[in-house]
Amino acid sequence: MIRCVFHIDLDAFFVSVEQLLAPELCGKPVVVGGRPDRRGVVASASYEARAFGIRAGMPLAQAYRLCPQAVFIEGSFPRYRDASDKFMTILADFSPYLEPVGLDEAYLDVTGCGFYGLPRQLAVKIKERVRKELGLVASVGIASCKVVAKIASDLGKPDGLVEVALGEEKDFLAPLPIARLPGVGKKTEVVLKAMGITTIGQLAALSPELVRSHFGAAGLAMHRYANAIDERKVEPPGEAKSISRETTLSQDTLDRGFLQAVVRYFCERIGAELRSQGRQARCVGLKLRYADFETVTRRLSLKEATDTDEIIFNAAFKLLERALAGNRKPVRLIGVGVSNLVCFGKQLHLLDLMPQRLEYLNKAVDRIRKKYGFTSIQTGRTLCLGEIFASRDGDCILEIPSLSR
Ligand code: TTP
Ligand code: MG
Repeated sequence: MIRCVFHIDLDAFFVSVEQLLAPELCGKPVVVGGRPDRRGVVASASYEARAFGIRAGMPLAQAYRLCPQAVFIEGSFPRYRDASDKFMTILADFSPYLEPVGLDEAYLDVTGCGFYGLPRQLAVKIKERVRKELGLVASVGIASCKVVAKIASDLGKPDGLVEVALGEEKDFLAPLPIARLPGVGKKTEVVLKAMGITTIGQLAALSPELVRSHFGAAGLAMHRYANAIDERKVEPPGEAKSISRETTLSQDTLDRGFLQAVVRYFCERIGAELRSQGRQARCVGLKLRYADFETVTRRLSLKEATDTDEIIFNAAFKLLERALAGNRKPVRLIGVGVSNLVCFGKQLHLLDLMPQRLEYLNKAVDRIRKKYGFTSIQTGRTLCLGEIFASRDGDCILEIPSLSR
């Protein structure tokens, strides 16, 4: 059977969610990422803001220079996650072969879903439901493989619906600039341009040996994509292999108390997530990025798998102390993660009552947080984050896992 793959991506996702809450922002240049006098980058820009040259990943100050009249919004991750969940639920109604990629984008394999009509009609239905039920606009690309579907959905934005007929994939890709091809980053683009290659068609025409000699094995995949050869399946996600939280701080800091508080906060978030999934972790990791962008990661294996905040924190605390020992460089980004996850296996603490007590404590705190919100109860060590807690509508900016992808 001929494969039919959809790539579906919401237009200006974060901005569009904000516009639902404040319709007066529709049709205006809007930037989500933060206030322009704060550091940070543009996460999402409305198409009106893009007309001024503003792009995702650009420093906010630069975006402000390009368009001072734009509305700058900090944004709220929980709102985006909520919209994303609803978006994926709609898509799952159309095929079980759904592969979410980030919050606002997914592949859907609709091979054999002929009862909905032609693929184009199916795509129209998806777009209609997303618009009617969520108030958001989705762009869809339809093709016989993932890479072509992805490029097609991108090309039609905003409010796109681009279908690439079977057998026309190579002709469709050929005139497009190489930067459109997934896997062609800035560095690869520079090298290809130096070789005189500016379009996907020119890249496709190179011999695989030549591409390999310049770009190694990764280059061969890129070359196959350029030739519209992509056998990757649409794969529904398995269980996550790790859980992590990280944030770029609003200011570089050497304040140990503050860093410990952030680590503690992340450990509580991670512990709660583990418990809600009925899983435990055997390994705790810490990530620090210093002001000069040097990044260090450290890991510690635990004697026993755990889902207890205190045990996760003790390990992360040790890693933090080791990383900061003798360090003079301020910290820019901090993150905690757990890995080597196992399904919950009950431990009998016959001789040692402490872990059992902590378990009860965690469960009691979980219940309170479930009822009144995560920030309704704070442990002593995170008290200095109070202002950050209070400045959010019930949630905390630190919860944003990462705005860079
Ligand atoms: P994208 O789909 O790349 O961007 P977009 O939805 O804002 O715009 P469009 O699809 O119409 O081109 O990313 C989806 C969301 O992910 C985006 O709204 C914000 C977030 N994001 C970041 O946080 N950092 C980034 O660098 C990028 C590219 C996106
Ligand atoms: Mg998008």
